[in-house]
This record gives sequence, C-alpha cells and structure tokens, in this order.
Amino acid sequence: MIPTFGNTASVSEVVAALRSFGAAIVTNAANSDLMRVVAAELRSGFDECALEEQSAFDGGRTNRFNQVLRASPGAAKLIEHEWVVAVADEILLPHCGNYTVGSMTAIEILPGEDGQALHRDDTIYPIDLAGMELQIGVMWAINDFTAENGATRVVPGSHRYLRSWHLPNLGEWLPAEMPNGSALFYLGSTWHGGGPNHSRSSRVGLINTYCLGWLRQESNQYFENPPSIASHFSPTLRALLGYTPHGSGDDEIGTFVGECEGWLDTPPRVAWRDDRGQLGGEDNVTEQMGA
Ligand SMILES: O=C(O)CCC(=O)C(=O)O
Repeated sequence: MIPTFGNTASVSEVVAALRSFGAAIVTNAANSDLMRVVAAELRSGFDECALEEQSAFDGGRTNRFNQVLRASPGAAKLIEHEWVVAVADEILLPHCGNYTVGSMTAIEILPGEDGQALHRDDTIYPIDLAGMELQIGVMWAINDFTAENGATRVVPGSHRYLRSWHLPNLGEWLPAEMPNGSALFYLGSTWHGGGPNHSRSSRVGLINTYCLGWLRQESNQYFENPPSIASHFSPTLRALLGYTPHGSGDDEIGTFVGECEGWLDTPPRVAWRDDRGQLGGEDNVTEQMGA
C-alpha cells in the first residue's frame, strides 16, 4: 500500500515516506466544501473536451485540459494549499530559491479506458541528478479514487532508478486509492500513470506539478494565466505561476523591470527569498572585486 496519512500527520512524516517510497497520500487534505466547488467548476471544463483530440499517451477515453484556473477559480486554493507548499518546500527548496507550477491538468478517466503508459514526469528535462528532484507532482482526488475506477498507479521505489541505467520493475505498481479531497504526492522521478477504469463512472483528478524555480515550466503559465488574470490571484499563487524572480543578487533570473499588474519584485514568502549558494549580494561585493 502507498504510505497514507491523515490530515493531522506531521509534514516531516509525509516527506520521509515520500522520499523513501517515491509517493505518499494525505487523506482529506482539503475540505469537502472546497472539493464540491472545484468538482462542479471542472465539470464545465470537461464537458468542452473533445476526446478525438487526445493522443495515445493521454488516452482515447480520457478528458483532460490545462487551463485549470479559467474553468475553476476554486482550484487556486488547491494549487497553493498549505499541504502542497509544506511538502514542496521540503523536497524542492534544497535545490532552488523558489519553485513554480510546471503544469496543471484536470483529468477525467471515463469508463472503459485502458491503463496509461507508466512514466516519470521529469523526463521533460534532459538531466538526471541523483539526490536532486527536479519536480514533484500532486494529484488531487476530485472524486473517490479506487483500484476499479482508475486510481493513479504508482511504482514503489521507482524514483531510485537513474533513467540512463535501469528500468524499475513496472509490473509492481500499486493503485493510489483515496477518498475525494485527498492528495497523492509523488516525486518527478517516480514512475506512475493513470489506471484502467473498469467501473461504470468516471474518475476525476487534478494533477499539479511544481518544478525548481530555475527550470522552464512544462506549460507556459504566463499564457495560461496572463497578467490581467493573475493580478486577481494571491501573492503566493502569483509567485508559484512565475510572477516573481528566482534567486538574488547577480544570480537572479526571470527578472522584470517595468509595469505589470501581476508582478512581485520579491517572493512573498520568506522561505522563498533564500539566496543560499548564490553570489552577487551586498556581502560578496568586496570579495568579488578581488579586494
Ligand atoms: O490520471 C492519472 O492518474 C495520472 C495521469 C498522468 O500521470 C499523466 O497524464 O501524466
């Protein structure tokens, strides 16, 4: 079974399980009123999906769309949820100043869908550095996930395989069974995929990925959420979308000088202003001048 915790568990317990197993579930992480709102909002987005546009990887009987916040303003609370930020801080901040949303994908697996090809999400980046996770994924169960209806399949321990060397045993997957409102956390290097839906109703989930702040985001969040829209979001969400620079001093990237209603000159959370490992701050100037 995938390590599963109640919503009163400590972040450190969940993170320890995530690091050792490659995935962990927090049940009922979000409250049921919010989940009801998000489920209704996503419904309208799914109803506009055209199945024939899907690729083999995305599935022939799976609805999915990316512009999640346009369909579901309520999903903002899931994207910047306290559990998500707490876990992402632990996994990603050792390797970056702040991190961003890589992608948001609403996924409805319809009855009769086959299992999705198992994969790891971080293969979008052409590097594999032992000990450094490039991204994490958070799958929110919008309705109950069961082995029968297509719960996400996770291969335990598969994050321990550097991709240029070995494939893990992909037959050893486990279904992420969880009630709606729960969050499945998995590492970017963990092999996983949608499950086959043998039930009579659809399985609905929302996957949001978060990547190191110095990497390019998988989906272009500035087009998905342009400044006129982003300006209505909380500072934390705007920073997560990329509306703030990464790093500090001479090593700052993603900078912007000018007028933009969504922009934040400084990351809103103290934990995201860490300049560890970077040069060019006030303290370094004299030394860097060779004095
Ligand atoms: O739907 C799921 O459970 C997983 C989907 C997934 O991993 C993907 O589309 O990349």
